Amino acid sequence: MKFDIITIFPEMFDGLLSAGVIKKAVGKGLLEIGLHDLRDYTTDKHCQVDDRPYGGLEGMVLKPEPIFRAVEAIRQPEKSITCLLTPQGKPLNSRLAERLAGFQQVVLICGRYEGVDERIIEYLIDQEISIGDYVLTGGELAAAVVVEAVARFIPGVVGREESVRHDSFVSGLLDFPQYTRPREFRGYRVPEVLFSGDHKKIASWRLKKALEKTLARRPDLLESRQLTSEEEEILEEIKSERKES
Ligand code: 6GU
Repeated sequence: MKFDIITIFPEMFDGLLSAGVIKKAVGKGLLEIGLHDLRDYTTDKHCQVDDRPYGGLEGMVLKPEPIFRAVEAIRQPEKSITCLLTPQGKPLNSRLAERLAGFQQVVLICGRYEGVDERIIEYLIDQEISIGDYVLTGGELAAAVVVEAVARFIPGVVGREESVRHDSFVSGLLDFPQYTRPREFRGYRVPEVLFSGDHKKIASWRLKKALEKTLARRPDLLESRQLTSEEEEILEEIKSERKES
């Protein structure tokens, strides 16, 4: 699949492309990332991408012409979705990331915090996306976050498919704690159950820990999820333990 990113700061994506899982995925041909400088799609001699808002107010608004020209030049006819990164958008979650991974092309337009001309949103954009309830000066970091989150759902990008399925938010629960060597570090010990060799017991301990953490930090995740009977049982156990202590 291909991301085409339209931005006034293409150099902000150097970091994303120069290391780690994304670099490897591009190298393997699983993922393509096209960077497009919005100024290349202007027609005036000052390469102007923004202008003052009608009706007055502070700040500048991204003009429609360069963005329409860029998208019309870049967008492919099939299986393509055009997204705008904006704090007004739909909050990114793993369901949205997985849906985007199903497209052949995802065009990401990096907004500026003062806004974009509404006609862009109305007539060009399929999906507005936000990465959380805080304001960034531009959509560039948010676009990089979208690329990372979506890439994990492209087969072959993450080493083991298993690890994606077990990820928090894919499973719908927060992660259970992990430990590695040494068995004892400065007197702090790894939980005994992990050495038992009893895989069923270990799985059920991990599920209990994941449920405990989710209940304490993100009870909203439990409400939006159909629990299995084993999960229900463990959850009752946790709740009765809480009452006792
Ligand atoms: Cl997508 N853009 C900007 N500018 N700020 C944000 C955001 C996006 N998501 C959260 N804050």
